Amino acid sequence: MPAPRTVLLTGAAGGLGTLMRDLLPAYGYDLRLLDLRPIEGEPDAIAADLADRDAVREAVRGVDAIIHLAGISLEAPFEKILKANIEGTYHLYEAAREEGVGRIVFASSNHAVGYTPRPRGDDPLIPVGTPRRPDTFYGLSKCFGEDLAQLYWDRHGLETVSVRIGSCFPEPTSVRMLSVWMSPADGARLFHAALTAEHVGHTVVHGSSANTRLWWDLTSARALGYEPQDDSEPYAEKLIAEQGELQDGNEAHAYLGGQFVTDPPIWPY
Ligand code: NAI
Ligand code: 15L
Repeated sequence: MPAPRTVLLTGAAGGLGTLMRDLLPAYGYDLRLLDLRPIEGEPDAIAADLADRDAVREAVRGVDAIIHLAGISLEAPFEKILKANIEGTYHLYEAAREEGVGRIVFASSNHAVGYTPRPRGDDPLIPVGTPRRPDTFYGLSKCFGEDLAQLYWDRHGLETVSVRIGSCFPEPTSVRMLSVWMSPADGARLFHAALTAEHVGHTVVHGSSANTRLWWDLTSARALGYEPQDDSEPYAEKLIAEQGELQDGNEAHAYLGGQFVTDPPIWPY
């Protein structure tokens, strides 16, 4: 497909949205911004709730593609997750179908498969086809999003790349993150690859940098043309000195989802 130009960025006020607002224009994208919250310095940003079907439809009208980041990004009561992440994502897909948008890049999460044991020693990397094992209602909503994407590809020909993001922050802040960190610059590289690769249908990829301590397989991401440039290893010595190595007997260290399996951070609702 030709490189999309106008891209709707939902969740543009959030942490990842803010990083991508800085990085994606250099790839030639004209970003249309949407969030519940106003965005400082962005008077043209659309302030809308994904619950508002008419507003969502208007927001997608005329765009070439969508990067869908909006939603609750941590654990929350099921009713809140249902509204923002499940119904909200459904509204976005319906709007995209109705308006003929060809492709969505969906911010899925490692927490869709958070109960997958982390590889140790010579264990193979976690494949992208690993069975779903959500660690929270939040992770469950990401499973829904991936399945919705599959349905809209099979039934309507709307393409999606579901990116199971590890941890995308300016720097890794925990020993676990050394294995799943995606630098913001690599995040932009991966989103660009997901927007421009040909014939993706519905493709699920892992979203991380080329970390020395990588836990999962990046083959499907690389097949889109993604070439990660960063590695968390320069942060390892300091983080391990502060926090120690991951412990075998610690349940929060046993799984891909880390702390989410025991004591998930709660969205401040
Ligand atoms: P964030 O919580 O900082 O940003 C989410 C944004 O979505 C917020 O600005 C919020 O106002 C907006 N939002 C929430 N509900 C909405 C609704 N009903 N309608 C419109 N906007 C709404 O989260 P962050 O870190 O920026 O993550 C972005 C996306 O990437 C989320 O979907 C998250 O689940 C996913 N993700 C992020 C990871 C990371 O490391 N940052 C890792 C894995 C997945
Ligand atoms: C996520 O899915 C969250 O949205 C993000 O805030 C981080 O907690 C990340 O996963 C992670 O696993 O580090």
